Amino acid sequence: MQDLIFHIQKAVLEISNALKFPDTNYSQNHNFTGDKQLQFDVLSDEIITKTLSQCPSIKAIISEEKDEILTLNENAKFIVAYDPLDGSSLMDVNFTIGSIFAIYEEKAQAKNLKAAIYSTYGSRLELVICQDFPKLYRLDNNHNFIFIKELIMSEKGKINATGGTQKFWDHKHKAFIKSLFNEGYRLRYSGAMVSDINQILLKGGGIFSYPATQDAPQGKLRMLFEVFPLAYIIEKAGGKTSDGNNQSLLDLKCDFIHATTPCFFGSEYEITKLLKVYNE
Ligand code: AHM
Ligand code: MG
Repeated sequence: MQDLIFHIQKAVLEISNALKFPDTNYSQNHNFTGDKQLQFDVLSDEIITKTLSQCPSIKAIISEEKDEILTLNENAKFIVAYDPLDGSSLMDVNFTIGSIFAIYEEKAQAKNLKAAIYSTYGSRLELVICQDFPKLYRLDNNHNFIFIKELIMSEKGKINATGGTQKFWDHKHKAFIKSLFNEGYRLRYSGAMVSDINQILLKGGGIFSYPATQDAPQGKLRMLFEVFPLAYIIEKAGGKTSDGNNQSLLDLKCDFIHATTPCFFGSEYEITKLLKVYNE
């Protein structure tokens, strides 16, 4: 596992350096989910593929930007699923975006998660690495990732980050969001899930939601490389997750590699409140 984490660190460092002088144009292609790919989505995917291909403990990789699983070492045990550049549609406005990695043993299912990692490419390069507990690392000027602190969620936060087209929210989600604002929650939503969840985790609480909507009844966010790894990190930090139906996101089964799900990540208080409003 340490060797695998080392290769992920190498890949995010290369992406972070490339982001200093990026090509912000679109390519001519779309990925499996129908998003138009930026040249930089493709480059980030190539950097990660090249770097992880040098790691003998990885059996296969699954990328948001590839249609199929890519087998690397048939007899190895880890499968790495990743979103090479989450929030890439915000590259043009220079917002913080990141890469997300899920490390599964033998099968790409939430119950087989062994670790989850994400990077944030902001004014600093930071990495959250979670095996037993999420730990924050920051790149220093000698190009080493320095441990900063363990991340722990408090029981209740103040931040409300919710996605999806509002006119397509159903009445339950509208009621839930309204009740949070009535309680004094503040809106914080950038449009890069990795950054929005990072904010909730570092501030110690709050809720991020991407609900089922009329135009996207299964939500938008992808289980294997976005939802499961970030749910793993939030739950290991003492937070809670749900798909809106009482389930921890980590109880869900994934039927195909690009499957999506409605998803909610937060502190204990907000997820308990969500389930109350959603089940009324
Ligand atoms: P991406 O991986 O192509 O960047 O798409 C995922 C992103 C998430 O980071 C974010 O939460 C969501 O899409 C934003 O979608 P919306 O603009 O519908 O709120
Ligand atoms: Mg993404």
